[in-house]
Amino acid sequence: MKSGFVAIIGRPNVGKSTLLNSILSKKVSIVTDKSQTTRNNIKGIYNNDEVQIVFVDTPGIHKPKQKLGEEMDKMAYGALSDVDAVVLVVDAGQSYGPGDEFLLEKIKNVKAPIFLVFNKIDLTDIVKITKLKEIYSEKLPDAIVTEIVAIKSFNIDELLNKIIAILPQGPAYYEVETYTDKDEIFQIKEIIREKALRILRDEVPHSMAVYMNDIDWESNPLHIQATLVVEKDSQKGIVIGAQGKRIKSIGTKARKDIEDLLKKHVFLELFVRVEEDWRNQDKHLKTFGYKTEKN
Ligand SMILES: Nc1nc2c(ncn2[C@@H]2O[C@H](COP(=O)(O)OP(=O)(O)OP(=O)(O)O)[C@@H](O)[C@H]2O)c(=O)[nH]1
Ligand SMILES: [Mg+2]
Repeated sequence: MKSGFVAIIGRPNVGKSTLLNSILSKKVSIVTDKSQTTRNNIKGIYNNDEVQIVFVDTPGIHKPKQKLGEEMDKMAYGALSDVDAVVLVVDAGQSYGPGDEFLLEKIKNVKAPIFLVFNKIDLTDIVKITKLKEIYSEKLPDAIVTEIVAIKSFNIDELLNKIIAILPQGPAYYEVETYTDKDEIFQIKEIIREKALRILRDEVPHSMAVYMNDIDWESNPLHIQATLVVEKDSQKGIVIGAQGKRIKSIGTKARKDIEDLLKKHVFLELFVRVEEDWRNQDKHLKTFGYKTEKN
């Protein structure tokens, strides 16, 4: 059999997590329309009779403004070592700019084969994509190019086949039933964060983390208590909303997905707490699981 490790990297919001979910036909990594949604390296394991591929979804690489951003970039760079291939996802609807240059500079020493994926080709036109391809053919002349629509699972098999072609013979690293390296608590927190991010706007999504207070595994319905952490009192008000409507809506949506995940009835209790400037404090980054000791 063939097997290997493949890092999925790119700028924020280009569709890396959507691509991973599409490859696995399963929701492993949360997706929102806000940039910097993914904050950790998340493994998603693809299996068929002849191959096992351990994909690693990563935070979008960007110029960091806070310590959180530095940690996120570090995780993404960390995913690049010891991989058999790198999938570099580019938003085909965006013109080439300084953010792309920044990313290419950071990955210039990568030795593994690069699969350059132009995603969101449903949102672009032939002129734009031709121009982008010309630019990238100069910057990454050896990259293997595929055009996809991750959200519609278009051309995913073609990409997979190209990756499999270069993978070495090797053992299965995970049991076939295992589809991610993340435990249920991580997944529950991510579901809550996804629902909150989808509802919230402006600066609130970037200022938010989810803390798990308690899960009573013996209870039925399963009693989960979690806290949405923000950086300012004004954000706390926004998250709660008039008559608590917004937090209620976040809770209802999250509960449904958590029930689907755990196949159990859930009673989800959400709290909101202010932790000023937590994104710049090591102590908080550690508590919320954003410090890069290991991935
Ligand atoms: N139209 C269109 N939208 C897409 C496609 N793929 C992803 N999206 C949307 O793009 C947005 C970002 O998708 P994500 O998968 O969260 O992007 P990401 O690269 O993981 O983003 P970060 O985690 O923030 O780095 C979401 O609103 C997706 O629904 C696509 O092929 N076409
Ligand atoms: Mg993501």
